Amino acid sequence: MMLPLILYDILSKLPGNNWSPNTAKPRFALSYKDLPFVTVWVEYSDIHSTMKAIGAKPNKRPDGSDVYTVPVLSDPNTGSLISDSLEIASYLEKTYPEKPIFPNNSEPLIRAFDSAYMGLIFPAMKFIAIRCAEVLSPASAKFFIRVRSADFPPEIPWDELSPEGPKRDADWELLEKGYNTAYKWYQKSDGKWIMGETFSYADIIVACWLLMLKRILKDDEWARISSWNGGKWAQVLADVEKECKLT
Ligand SMILES: N[C@@H](CCC(=O)N[C@@H](CS)C(=O)NCC(=O)O)C(=O)O
Repeated sequence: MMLPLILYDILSKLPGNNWSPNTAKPRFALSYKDLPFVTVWVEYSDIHSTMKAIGAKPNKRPDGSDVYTVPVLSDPNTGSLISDSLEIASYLEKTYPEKPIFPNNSEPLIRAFDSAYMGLIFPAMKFIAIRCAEVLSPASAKFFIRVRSADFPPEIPWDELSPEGPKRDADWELLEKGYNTAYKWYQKSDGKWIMGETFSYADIIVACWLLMLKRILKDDEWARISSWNGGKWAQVLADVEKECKLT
């Protein structure tokens, strides 16, 4: 009998916890593939010590130094312990090929898509990071603010990253610009998914960032995103959640 896989995800103050796009990706993939799994919820400030203690492989920071991150997936059926959302997707596809998430040998292209889509959202990350910190416990928020501040050099005080006013407006414009580009990508598809009628991990990637925005933003802010491109983004999220049996 198959044993449940174990997914390490991040705690939050939100009902049901989940908010992180990177940990949502394996959750969607596991559910799409009908694989049994349980979630271990970790405080953001404890990711380093907990992942190190279980023997997970660290990821690399842009400067080459080690950083322990989640998601991490443990598979008691094979004894595998995998770090990084893309590596987890790759592992799941190789180990459990039924219900493919990289159909038609699309893994190389979807790996490139992962970076390209992230590149559309990253310019607006200052505003997004502020909202992420707000859903964490006080200790984790403090840790998150310290580590994430280093992502936005030169170091700007957290309160000045994206205060309401011209800076916040500029971040909104960048986010909308990013989604306008993603909309153009979808317009080249002749089906509801990125690969036409074929569902893939690319759709999971798009949905998981949208899920994060829906979870961390204020209601009126998510409503604003939902109004873009004829309601495309709330629809994509709902479609992918349904396809992955997460609604
Ligand atoms: N490329 C990695 C990124 C994972 C990542 O950055 N995870 C964040 C949470 S969303 C983390 O664990 N950060 C720990 C830290 O910054 O100390 C993936 O896709 O899994």
